[in-house]
Amino acid sequence: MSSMSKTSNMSKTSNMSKTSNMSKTSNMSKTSNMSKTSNMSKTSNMSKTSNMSKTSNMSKTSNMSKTSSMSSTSSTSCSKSLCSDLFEGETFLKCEAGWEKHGGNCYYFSTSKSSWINSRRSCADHGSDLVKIDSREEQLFLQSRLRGLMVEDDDKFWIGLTDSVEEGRWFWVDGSPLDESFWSQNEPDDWKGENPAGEDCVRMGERGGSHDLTCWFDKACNVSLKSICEKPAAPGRPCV
Ligand SMILES: [Ca+2]
Ligand SMILES: [Ca+2]
Ligand SMILES: [Ca+2]
Repeated sequence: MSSMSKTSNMSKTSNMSKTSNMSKTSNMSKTSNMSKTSNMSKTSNMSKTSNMSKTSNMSKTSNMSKTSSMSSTSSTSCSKSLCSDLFEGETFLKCEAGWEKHGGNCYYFSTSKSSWINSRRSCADHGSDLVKIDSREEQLFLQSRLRGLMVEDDDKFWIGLTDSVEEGRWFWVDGSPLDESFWSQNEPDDWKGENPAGEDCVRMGERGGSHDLTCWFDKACNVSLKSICEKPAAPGRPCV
């Protein structure tokens, strides 16, 4: 707890916010010293700079509450250092536990298997929908994530794309038509060997990777598969 004593004494030094040392906060915020000092959490911006050790009279441990007033004087430093993983532009965006943030959206990779429509309902239960792939960048993100989640070649994931209204006309779950696509070779083929209704829903994933990110397959909608939900990340409060 030596760092505690160091930092607490720092709180007594008046011009903390002016010291350039304050800007070195990012590494320090992850140090174990931080986790030991739960009461310091409000003043965590104070507790990390190694250069604080230059301050004399470090031996005394003092009242932590004295540091709290310091935190308010340097809240900007606090936000950027402690919440940098949440910092996006000028807004703080958060995902719930179990969801993964990427590009301002939250993704849930469901490992329980169900039909396309029931997978979609499960997403809706969590305020989301099956994923809509808006860009090559999003496709790249998803494909690379799935490679680590697929336990076998056929272990693919439902996405929010269907031609169930009119054969061959593909729409996303938000009603927008398909623009850029990443069909695997010879897909979609509306194969009727598995279900006479053909294949009107889309699954994705290629365990071993795929050429140019092409790993979409149309599939009979009643088949039970894993799925990917997506929703916008929610604005959060910085550094609380
Ligand atoms: Ca999307
Ligand atoms: Ca079809
Ligand atoms: Ca197919």
